[in-house]
Amino acid sequence: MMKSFLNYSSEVAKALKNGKPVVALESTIIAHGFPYPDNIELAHELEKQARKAGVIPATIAIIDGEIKVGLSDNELEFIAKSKEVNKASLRDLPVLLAKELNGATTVASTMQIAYLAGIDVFVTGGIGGVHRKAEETFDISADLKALSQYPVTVVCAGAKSVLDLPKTKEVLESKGVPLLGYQIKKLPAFYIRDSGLEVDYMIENAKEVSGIIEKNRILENKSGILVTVPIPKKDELEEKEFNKIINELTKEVEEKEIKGKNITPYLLNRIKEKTKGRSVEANISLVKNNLQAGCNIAKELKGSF
Ligand code: PSU
Ligand code: MN
Repeated sequence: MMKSFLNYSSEVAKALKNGKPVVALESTIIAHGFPYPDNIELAHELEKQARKAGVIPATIAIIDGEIKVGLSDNELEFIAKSKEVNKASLRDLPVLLAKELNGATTVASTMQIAYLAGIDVFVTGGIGGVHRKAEETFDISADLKALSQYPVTVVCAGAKSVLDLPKTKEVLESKGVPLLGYQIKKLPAFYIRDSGLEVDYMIENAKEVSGIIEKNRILENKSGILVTVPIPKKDELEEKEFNKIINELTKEVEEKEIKGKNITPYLLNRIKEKTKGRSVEANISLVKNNLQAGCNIAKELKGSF
């Protein structure tokens, strides 16, 4: 059953074999989403939180051309620290494997690997989507493509308003991806609880999500499911201030001609500077909050409550 070209940690292999709940975690968030040592601390905290909730964490990355499903402490440290770790989305995976290079997996490639590994639930911070001005730049994250073709449930805090959220919603609809709000009707916008847009459906609890996942499977849908969870109120950024920052940065990215896969890491870093670090705290808070929901969904799916 278990694919031999995937390198499972013994903890993850055992959990999958025994039908225990597992959640996938991405590594771009570690390598490029947070500065060192915040990133390694967060990576450890997330793994600890999952285990405490009775769920085995499977952090996914590419090391020396091998697909790792579950990382050792040394491997986590390497991803967090090394400058030789490429941001690896769908188009990068075959090349990194063949060239035996290192890669931090994005939402898209983590979904692909989670699917291959038989992991149904994947927790992250925010997904990529349709960028502002995409009608000129064509910049649409491969995360949306992955959501359309791997039946994995992604738990996130929505997408940042650096993206064009109405267009992102339209693409999700075209690709047949259910957009669910976890105990909320409004689509969260990462640092902000309410983007002003609505989700397709509000769901009350993990049990309801697990029911939807089962129906998605019965229907033989190839697409994933997007569960959005709002950031806890106490850690939300101030909306007006944040919108001002986004507008400034949208111009800045254009002027400096930051393009392609560098845009997201560039923006994250500039937002951190402009919010004097508060965005990092908010980001940590929302990921942990997403993980709580993701663990509950994974447990419901395995009937292990
Ligand atoms: N959004 C965040 N933090 C992140 C990312 C997105 O708030 O770290 C990362 C995720 O790994 C996501 C990727 O999959 O950026 C999207 O990049 P791109 O737009 O280049 O596909
Ligand atoms: Mn892009």
